[in-house]
Amino acid sequence: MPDNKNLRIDGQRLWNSLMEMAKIGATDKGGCCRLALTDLDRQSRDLFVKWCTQAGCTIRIDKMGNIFARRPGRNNDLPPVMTGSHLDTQPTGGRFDGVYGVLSGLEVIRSLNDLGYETEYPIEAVVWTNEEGSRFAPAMVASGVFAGVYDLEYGLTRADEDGKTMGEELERIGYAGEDEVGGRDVHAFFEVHIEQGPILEDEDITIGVVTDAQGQRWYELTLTGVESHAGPTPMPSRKDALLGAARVVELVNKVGLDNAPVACATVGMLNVFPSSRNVIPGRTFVTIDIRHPDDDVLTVMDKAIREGIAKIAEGIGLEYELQQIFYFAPVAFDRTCVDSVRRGAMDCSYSMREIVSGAGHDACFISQITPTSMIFVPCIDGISHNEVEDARPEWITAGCDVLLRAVLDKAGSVNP
Ligand code: HGY
Ligand code: MN
Ligand code: MN
Repeated sequence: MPDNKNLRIDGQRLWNSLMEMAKIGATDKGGCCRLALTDLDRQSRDLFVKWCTQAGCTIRIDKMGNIFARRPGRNNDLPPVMTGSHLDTQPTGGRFDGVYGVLSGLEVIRSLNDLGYETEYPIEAVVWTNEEGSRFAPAMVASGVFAGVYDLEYGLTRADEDGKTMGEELERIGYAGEDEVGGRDVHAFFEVHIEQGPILEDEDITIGVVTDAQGQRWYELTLTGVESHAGPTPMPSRKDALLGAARVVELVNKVGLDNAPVACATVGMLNVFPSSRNVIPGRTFVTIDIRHPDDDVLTVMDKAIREGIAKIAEGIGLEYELQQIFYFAPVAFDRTCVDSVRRGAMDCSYSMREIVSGAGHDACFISQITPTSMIFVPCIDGISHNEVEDARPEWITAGCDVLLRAVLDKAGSVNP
């Protein structure tokens, strides 16, 4: 780690880049909607590639559309130190989720250029495709393919609600790269991100030294009853799929509360068919998202969900199909990388505390193939996945200052 106490990034330049990027997909409420592989995602990618090229990087794109902007090191036979995140957003996304980590990687490269630093290892700023899992489920697909969690075929065939696949959309927007996905050495990976929760701001702490990330399971549930007339159909004989979905929403919430204080359980999507006001719904589609930092508890929650749904379906006389579409076990990040982040925060004299990530991130999958850790900064009122998502410029600067030092800690600087 360099001992130069003044080793800092240009916070104003980073903030300006974030605000410039936020214009792409800007929403009326001040957020961003750039769903994966839409034309807006393409525009954000093009802007990132332009800025990285201006910063002297070479650009490589792999078959999942992951973008790697490379700054050479003194020894380019060595595997790169990577840092990055995602540019795709939620439908009601904000200006910082993901994009902050992507543009911080660029800012680290820009700052190293300004400082005239040469590193031993090459550095790559990375954009991972489709982290959110909103348009194409599940989440973190492309970092998952890079880490070998999924095969390429699985990744390219994920389809949106209209049946368009990731492979087709990558071709359409011109980001179906030639490089194989993964299968190459990476020296270390760091991801800086807003916390997306209230802890750091509540405790007035600037840097979250992320030690772990909670595990997740995602499910898709289809409940099938019988459409029938809302008038003449007697209540006891109904097979009402929406009633079933309503009870599943209650069940999921109860499973979360029963495993308090850290368990999370959410129904995010509920589609009703035929969705006509005087037809008893014959079919409903429900998504379920459960999370916990302890894999055993996640298993207990899984069992409670499965048993509860079976009971609800039987009680109403519904058929159902429940499919788990996403799972990763709780992640313990690499302790040497966690220490690099801790030292970086200490050298910059930022307040810090250890923290477990409630959200999933590409770092969760990349940690399976290389030493990895994350840096959190607070966000206003802990709100994210919401157009009002916001952060203070000094927090944004602080997280990237620490990232610069953590990256240098692993990339080695050959400057005196
Ligand atoms: O769902 C998550 O935790 C992340 O935002 N993809
Ligand atoms: Mn994110
Ligand atoms: Mn997100």
